[in-house]
Amino acid sequence: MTSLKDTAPGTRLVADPEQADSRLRVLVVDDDAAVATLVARGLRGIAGRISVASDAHEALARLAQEDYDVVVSDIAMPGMSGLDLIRAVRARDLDLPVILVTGAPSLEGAATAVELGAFRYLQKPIDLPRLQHSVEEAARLRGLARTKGGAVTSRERSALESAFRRAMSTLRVAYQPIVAADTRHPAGYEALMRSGDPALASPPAVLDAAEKLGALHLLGRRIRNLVGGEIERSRVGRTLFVNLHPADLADDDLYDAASPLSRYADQVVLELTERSSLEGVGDLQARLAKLRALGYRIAVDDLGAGYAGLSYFAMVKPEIVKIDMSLVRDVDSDPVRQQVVRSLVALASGLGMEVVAEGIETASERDTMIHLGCTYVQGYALARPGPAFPDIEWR
Ligand code: G
Ligand code: MN
Repeated sequence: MTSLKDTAPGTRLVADPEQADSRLRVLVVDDDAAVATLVARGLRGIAGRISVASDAHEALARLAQEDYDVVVSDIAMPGMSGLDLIRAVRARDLDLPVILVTGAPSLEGAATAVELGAFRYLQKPIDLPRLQHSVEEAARLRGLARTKGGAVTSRERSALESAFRRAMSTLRVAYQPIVAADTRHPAGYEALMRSGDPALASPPAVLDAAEKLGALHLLGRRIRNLVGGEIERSRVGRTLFVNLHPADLADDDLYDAASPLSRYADQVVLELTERSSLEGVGDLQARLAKLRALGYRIAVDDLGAGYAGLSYFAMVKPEIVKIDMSLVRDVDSDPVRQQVVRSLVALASGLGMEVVAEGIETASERDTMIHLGCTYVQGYALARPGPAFPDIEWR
């Protein structure tokens, strides 16, 4: 049993992954903490992530930070009502289904709810099975709305499957140098997936297709095996940085000491992006410990771009952090970015972590990031990603 504190406003529940759809994210909004707790508990069996907001303003702040599939909101709340919340949601995201719950049903409220496109209008006391059913239905609708033009019909699915097969058969890895600021020589290389299929040309498109087809593990293994094979072939003595999708953490192959990559684990840094959540990953600490026992080091990628913020530091305790290119861009002329980078570097180096600045496009960005304390630099200004292993230019 979990304690009541688990559903205090602002906290999250992780559902039983056996039963719940781990991808389903629900935001519960109610000023009455007892009701919010009841609703959140009732949804635990079907949703992977449930957040609670105690008023509409907090709900909007959360929606601005994170993606949700369904909102379940009270109507009568002090300040901003549930109806006002839908209005504000509609102003941003037309697809997001909102289920309204009311203690004092009125014809007028119902009419307004319908007019605003509320998905359902339920009355208190809440009938939990009915609520669960509504959330599941809303999530299905959300799935369809999101994949419009994507993998919805079986014909579209089979087109996506052929494109993905082609992407897999043309998949290569490009390598981009990560350069030590002191020696001005590559200390390592980041392995970056490249597809030769025009329908799935960009890495995010390949990842998206893999996700829709349930093939993320297949894709992750392929990339890791290609990198392991390259280390074996080239006998490169430098560190290889390999990106992981959170789903890879659930793949047994990642922990296989005999896999092509694991054999070289002590020269590999696994990058976990701060852009996606690790909330749904069960046993995260044990999994990270296993990887470290194999010899891998862990980096937090895209720091400063994600929504997980600094809680990621505490969860992952990375050996290395990579500052996102959004903080690097124009850093040389932007005192605010400089201050943010300075703080991140102080935090990371205070915890004994090394700092890589990624996405460096000019010599001036490079020099500024080094001046601010980054010990490694990566980006087009030094070298584009290319066949194993590109030379760098420093001028
Ligand atoms: O999320 P991650 O940091 O792993 O993304 C790396 C991506 O950024 C790769 O696709 C790579 O090609 C790209 N990249 C690498 N260096 C630069 C750069 O200097 N500028 C830009 N815009 N992109 C870069
Ligand atoms: Mn990366």
